Amino acid sequence: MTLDQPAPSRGSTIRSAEVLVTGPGRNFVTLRVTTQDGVVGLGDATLNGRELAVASYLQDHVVPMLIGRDAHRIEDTWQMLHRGAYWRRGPVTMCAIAAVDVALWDIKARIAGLPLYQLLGGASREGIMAYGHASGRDLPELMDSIRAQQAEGFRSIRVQTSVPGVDKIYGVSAAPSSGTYDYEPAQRAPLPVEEDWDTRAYLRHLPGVLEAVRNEFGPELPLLHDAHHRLTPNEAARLGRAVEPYDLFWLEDCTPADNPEGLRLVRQHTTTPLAIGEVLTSVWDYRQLLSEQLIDYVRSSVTHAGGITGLRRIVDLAALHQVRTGFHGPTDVSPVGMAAALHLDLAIHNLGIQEYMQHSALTGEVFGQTFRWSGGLLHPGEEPGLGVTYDDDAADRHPYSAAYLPLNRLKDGTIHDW
Ligand code: KDG
Ligand code: MG
Repeated sequence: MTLDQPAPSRGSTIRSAEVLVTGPGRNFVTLRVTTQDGVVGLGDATLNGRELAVASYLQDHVVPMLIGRDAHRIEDTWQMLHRGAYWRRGPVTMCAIAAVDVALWDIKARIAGLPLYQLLGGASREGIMAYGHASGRDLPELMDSIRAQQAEGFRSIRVQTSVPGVDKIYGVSAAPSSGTYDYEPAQRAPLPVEEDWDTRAYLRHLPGVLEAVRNEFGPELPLLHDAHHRLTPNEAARLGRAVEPYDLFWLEDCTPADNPEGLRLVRQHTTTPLAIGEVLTSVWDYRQLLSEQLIDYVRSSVTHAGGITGLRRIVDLAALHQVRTGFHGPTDVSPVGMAAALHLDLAIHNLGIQEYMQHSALTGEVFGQTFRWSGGLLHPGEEPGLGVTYDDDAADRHPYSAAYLPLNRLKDGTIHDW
């Protein structure tokens, strides 16, 4: 028996795939796929501090496989890149797959003449609740920073604070009271800078800060906090319990997710909602976390978890366990990755919240974007496809220069999770 093969649609055949590396304020890697008919799709392939590894993976190993394929065959292309490499998962591979996947979704939606969210099932809501970022080296600075975020329109706010005795800490902006949260952890230098850490000092300090913020802003304001992978399960359990009176929307990365069983211990001791997963890249990484209901929010991004196709698998497994989403959205997720997240956010049912760290004006010179921000809600806009453009001339004005996330050391010099 032979199967009738549908005639290949020549216009949607992939003519070129270009890997674009630029550094407007910070480094980005973008894949631009063009069909025979000249329809262009963009995908984000930015892996903070390891950008060139993904650029090479794409350029040397993936681009040759794309030329001549039908751009419409998104699932088949995803499976080919996932199964066909033999070496599965991992951030470099999944970022590369994500860039291809998102570029193909962009092309499909542009050919259909529809914003991408329409192809993902249409809008499930009017707009997407997003959280902003506040930080302070002391309480007055933190309160000002929260007010500045509220003035920007944010209705939910992540709070990060300096800790007495710790010199440099994740998430605290150098000049937070200036209004904009301009914290960028990746420093432009040939080698990573070093920061320091003291868990006991952090555990002593944080609950009082959250109490002061709650007292100042009242019970309504959703507050979030990122512990950034630094605690053992027992320390995380202690922190979760200590901050229960301040009603966090979530406590993020309270302990590294490498050891999912550790979350059982945290759950036994606290009902503070837990968000995990910005470094997880595949639905397989979430199996135990979700099936045992060890977390409340999945934090992966389109960019790091295999694109719309990969992340949707995580979202759907999460939905089975009443877990909601809070996609990772720092500035190292490019405007392309951010737009892809917003289209998915608008369409899925189990949206929780979207992280939104606004990109700099320099980044905006390269990436034109159409997403809207009003009343504390984001919307991806109504342009066909993702609604993002790439300006080659502007990109050339801002070349890549090496930047690395910091290293973390304890007082005695031991390397700790950053
Ligand atoms: O590249 C790493 C950053 O994106 C990460 O440190 C930011 O933890 C982060 C967050 O929650 O945005
Ligand atoms: Mg985080």
